[in-house]
Amino acid sequence: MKPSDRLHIVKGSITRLTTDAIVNAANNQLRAGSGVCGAIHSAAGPMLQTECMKIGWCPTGQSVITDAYNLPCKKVIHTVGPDLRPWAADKLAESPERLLASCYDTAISLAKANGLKSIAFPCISTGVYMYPKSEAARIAYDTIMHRLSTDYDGEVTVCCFTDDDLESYRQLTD
Ligand code: AR6
Repeated sequence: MKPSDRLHIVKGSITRLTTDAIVNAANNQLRAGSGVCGAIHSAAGPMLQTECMKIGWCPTGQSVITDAYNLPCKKVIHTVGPDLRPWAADKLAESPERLLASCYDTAISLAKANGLKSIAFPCISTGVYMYPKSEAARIAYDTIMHRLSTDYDGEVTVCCFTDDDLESYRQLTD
C-alpha cells in the first residue's frame, strides 16, 4: 500500500480507537492532567497512573510506553510536546518545531520497536500547550509521512478532536 494510503485522519475521542497503540499528549511528570491526557487516564483506570509514576519522568520531545488497562487499544505511548505558554516556552532546550517533530518520531519508533502495527495520535501540544494548530499539523504530517515512506510499514491515524484540527489536516491531505 502507498504510504499516503496508510495515513488516516479521523474525528472523535482517541480513547475509543482500537489501533494497537494510542498516543497520549503527556507532561514531563507523566501525571494525569486535563485534555486528552485526562480522557485517556479516566478511560484506562488508575493502574495507568501507577505505571506512569513508576516511570516518573519523560523529557520534552521523547516518548515512553505503558500498558493500556481498560482502554480498547493494546498500549499507550506517552509523549511530551513542547509547552509554548509564555512562561514555559523560553525554557525549551531545542526549537519547538524540532521538539514537536521528535514527539511523532519517537512515538513511531517505540511502536515499531514493540511490533505495533497501528498507532493513533492526538494533535500534540495544540491544546493546553498552545502550539499554533496549522503549524503543528504541518510538522506532524511531514514527520509521519517521512516515517511511512521510509521505515514504518504500519498504519498511522491522526485523531482530531476539533473541527479546526480536522480542517488543518484536510488542507494538507487534499
Ligand atoms: N481525543 C482526542 N483528542 C483530544 C481529546 C480526546 N479525547 N481531548 C482533547 N483532545 P491537550 P497538549 C485534543 O491540551 O496541548 C494536559 O493537561 C485537543 O483538542 O490535551 O499537548 C497534559 O497532562 C487538542 O487538539 O494537550 C499536559 O500537562 C489536543 O488534544 C498538557 O495538557 C491536545 O490538547 C499537554 O498539553
